[in-house]
Amino acid sequence: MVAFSLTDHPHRRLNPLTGEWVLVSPHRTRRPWQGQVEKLPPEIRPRYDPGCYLCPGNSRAGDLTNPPYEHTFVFDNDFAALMPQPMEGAVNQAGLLRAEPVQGLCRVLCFSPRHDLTLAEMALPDIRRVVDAWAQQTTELGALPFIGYVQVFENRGAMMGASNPHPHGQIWATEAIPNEPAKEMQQQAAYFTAHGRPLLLDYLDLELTAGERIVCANDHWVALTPFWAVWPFETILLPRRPVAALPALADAERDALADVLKRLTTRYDNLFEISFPYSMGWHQRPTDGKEYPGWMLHAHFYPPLLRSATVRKFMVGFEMLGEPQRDIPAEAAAARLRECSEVHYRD
Ligand code: H2U
Ligand code: ZN
Repeated sequence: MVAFSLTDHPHRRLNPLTGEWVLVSPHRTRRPWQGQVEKLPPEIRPRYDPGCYLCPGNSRAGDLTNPPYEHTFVFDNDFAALMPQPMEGAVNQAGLLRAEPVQGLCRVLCFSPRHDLTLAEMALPDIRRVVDAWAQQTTELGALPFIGYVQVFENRGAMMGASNPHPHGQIWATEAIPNEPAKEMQQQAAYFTAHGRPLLLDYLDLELTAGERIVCANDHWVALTPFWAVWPFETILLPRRPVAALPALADAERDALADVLKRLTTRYDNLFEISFPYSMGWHQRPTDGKEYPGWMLHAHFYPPLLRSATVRKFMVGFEMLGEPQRDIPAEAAAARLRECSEVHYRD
């Protein structure tokens, strides 16, 4: 019999936030790659692009024109996936062909008028404005009677399906709580009932003691690769106190959030010396007015890259049909990110 070790042998790790398992195969990192290699978008972009539908003063779909905005800019998505109008008519609420209408709103948030920047390269006061816009949108949309959940996110990079390199994110607000936060809601509620403390607060304590998965931190925030990470360089961003939603962040916590966002995204960019693609987003307490004891605000960063700027991870085969799998253990990924500088490679 071989003595089991988390660094050398195949094992499964449980994600307590979703209740789902991930297969970890640390011995597999040396396999050769003759598969798809990604094309990289050009690194140098103009400050202003006359053809960009997000730059100030430019036109968008439907004969709309962006104002000459100087900081952040929010607008209703011209191709929204959700609609605010209530709907009438028959729905199947039981049986095998269930459906229900859903009301909602989709917005686009431009982080900066500058076409050539990313969060990593923006100045701290400007990142703070993005934080304030996220909080403000959550308050505004969450107050609507038909909105039960506000999902704030950013798709960055063509590899993640972003349609435009201009720094921007999206906000989708829905009546129903979507699948991912719904799983987290149940897990956090069950943990709080059993232990009387938020799951993520106890988890953060464990991680601060262990240290090996921490990437960077400040007085109010900790960025780490979670023990159960699925994506190669996945991170979770946690507040040090159990705040439930973005609007509840105090002034100092918002400044500190801008700081940790810049540092984390700079480390990401420096890892392979490219503008690092990812999907990131916030999971915050639903806005339907119910009690959610134990819910703790956090952000997930899910970057697709695996071993270089051009080799990405594919979630296919066993991962689609069985469960997610990763090669490089979370601890090794955290160490790689810790080694990266917090001075951006383009500075
Ligand atoms: P992504 O890059 O993450 O796809 O976000 C850009 C969004 O901008 C996308 O959802 C919207 C698209 O629907 N959009 C407009 O609202 N107006 C336009 O003129 C072009 C794109
Ligand atoms: Zn632009």
